[in-house]
Amino acid sequence: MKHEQIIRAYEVARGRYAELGVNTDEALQSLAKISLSLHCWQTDDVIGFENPDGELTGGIQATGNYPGKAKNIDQVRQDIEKVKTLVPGNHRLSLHAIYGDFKGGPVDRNEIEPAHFQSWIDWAKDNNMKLDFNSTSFSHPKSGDMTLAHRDKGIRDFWIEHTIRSRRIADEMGRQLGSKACHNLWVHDGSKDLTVDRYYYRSLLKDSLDKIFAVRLDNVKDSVECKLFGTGLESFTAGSHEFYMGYALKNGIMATLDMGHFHPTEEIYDKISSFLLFMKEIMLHVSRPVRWDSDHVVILNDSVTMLAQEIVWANALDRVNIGLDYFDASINRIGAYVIGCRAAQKAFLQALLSPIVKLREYEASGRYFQRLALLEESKSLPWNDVYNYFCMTCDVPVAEEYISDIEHYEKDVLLKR
Ligand code: RNT
Ligand code: ZN
Repeated sequence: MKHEQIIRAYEVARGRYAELGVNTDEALQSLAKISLSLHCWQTDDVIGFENPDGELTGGIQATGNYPGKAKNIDQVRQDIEKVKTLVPGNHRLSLHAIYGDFKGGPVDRNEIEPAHFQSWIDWAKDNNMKLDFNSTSFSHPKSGDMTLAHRDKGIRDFWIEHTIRSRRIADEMGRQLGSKACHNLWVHDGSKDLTVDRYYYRSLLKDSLDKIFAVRLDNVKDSVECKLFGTGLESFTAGSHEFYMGYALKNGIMATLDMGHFHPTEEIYDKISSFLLFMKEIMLHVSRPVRWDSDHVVILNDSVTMLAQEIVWANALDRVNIGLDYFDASINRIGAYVIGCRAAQKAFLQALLSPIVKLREYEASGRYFQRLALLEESKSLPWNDVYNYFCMTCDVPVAEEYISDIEHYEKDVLLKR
């Protein structure tokens, strides 16, 4: 698209929004401040650098074998740098513990140290990014069906040690980069078939968590992520929603809401206001479950738009840490990032542009037809012209222009791997 055309469309959009009492310039200023935490694991289908031939276990799965996946640390960085040129704004990178700079040496999970992530911290500085971190309990000989809730103390201790080390690494990232790192803890612990000891496993998990969180770290924002079930672990998950909700509230830490971790028709947008009344901050895993927690690429759908509305309408942008979490191995992986990041940004922009003052007036005076009508009309207001203008001012491709850019990258870089 030509610059003049983008600017002209933006000006028309600005006028149209002004009629509804919405200031598009302010909305864009707010959008520019929203950092998404890019999940490093879309680059390589959640394999990491411990063992390039390793398998993904723990009830999660990446399906597809599209060519060009990242095979080493340089390629992961190269891909993230490419994504940065295609998504407007400043974003964070979320690393898993299996993505350390192990330099080919075997480093077991209970041996990882900040030193293994120093080159990431340096890279982040060079690329003006902040980092977040995740302990990794899956894809390991000791992970099986249970880790922190395992009945064997030796196995539990191994994972406790791993997770304590992961938090320390996050702390170092936060300290050096001057921005607290979110540390997200998700474990798959569960059972394929009926278990008769739910209370026992959950009490073991609670005890492990108490050991892990015994020391507060100044540069970490801790979060725990619940799940309904994983594949192969359908009958029981120790870290359920109620379990972690209780744990997080009692211990003053965050909970992570992953869009795919609830009952199939359950949506997370309605949980935001309840969480925010009792928790200082929360964390999101923006994803797109299809039938199960399938981690499809995020698109602009009702689940994401309503989620963004809840956050913006609760005036809580600074209390919500927005991570992405999906891993689609069936399409170009850089494209997967760009589609998902842009979809999330568009949802937030739409929310920032919604005529909320008018909508609340209608609601307060019981004019519900009018409220619904304006909600419907808002969907087709020219928000996309505002987004295009944002991309142009951020010097990234506008609208579908990024497709050819990614095609070139595929041809010149990805297919040569
Ligand atoms: C799994 C959780 C978890 C992982 C990542 C890789 O169901 O969503 O967040 O997807 O940590
Ligand atoms: Zn998740």
